[in-house]
Amino acid sequence: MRIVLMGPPGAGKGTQARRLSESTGMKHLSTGDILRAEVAAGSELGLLAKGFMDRGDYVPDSHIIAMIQKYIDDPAGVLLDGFPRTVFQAESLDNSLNDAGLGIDKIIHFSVDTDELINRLSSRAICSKCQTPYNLISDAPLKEDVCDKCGGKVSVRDDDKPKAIKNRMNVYEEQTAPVLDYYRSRREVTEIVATGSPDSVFESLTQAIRSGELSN
Ligand code: B4P
Repeated sequence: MRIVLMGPPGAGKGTQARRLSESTGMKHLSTGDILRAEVAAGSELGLLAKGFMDRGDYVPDSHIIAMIQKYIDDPAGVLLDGFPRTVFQAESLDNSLNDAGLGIDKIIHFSVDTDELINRLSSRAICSKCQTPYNLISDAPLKEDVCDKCGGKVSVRDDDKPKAIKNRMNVYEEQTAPVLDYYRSRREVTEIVATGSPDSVFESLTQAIRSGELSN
């Protein structure tokens, strides 16, 4: 099974994908997490991606598409979090899946109003070593700035600073909102209002998947 989770920056795609992956065993494929790991490792892709990410811009399609190819047919099933983000990425995904005789089983769109998105992103922090995510308001590390899991430094991502957040919202409207139109014109997209607590959003998500109302 392949499920695409869509929504603006901070909508909770990563939060929900991690939970769903834990409860189902499906592979959580987060392009943001993969890119951050490349940046931390100082790889060629990481060095290229860092500038785009820190500004809140998208990393060029060709790099992203090459990066995810090897994961899309994982037999455990795949939760796509943060991909596709452009119409070109969506078309490439459709082509790759068609070639492999596979398809997308469910597309879920999380909606959250802009003020709430900005609040969430401004309070998000991450461990620079193991990438464990924190929220400085609702889920802060036990010791300030220190990761509970590995002792690494916890800090606010450069792309969660106000100027980059503003740019990310604009980039989302310009480049990712059209992906929703692309999918809506081809198959069913299920809407989840993701303004409640992480628990209540997870309940809506699992209910929607269980009910089969998302099947294409
Ligand atoms: P991502 O890492 O994908 O991140 P995101 O969209 O910012 O966040 P997400 O929606 O997952 O929110 P989260 O659960 O963390 O992208 C980062 C960058 O990578 C992009 O800007 C781009 O540069 C690059 N990139 C990634 N994919 C790419 C692609 N395909 N093409 C090109 N470039 C790409 O939640 C946010 C915060 O809200 C957290 O603090 C969380 O604790 C909190 N939260 C979550 N749910 C909540 C709830 N229900 N209530 C209250 N708080 C909640």
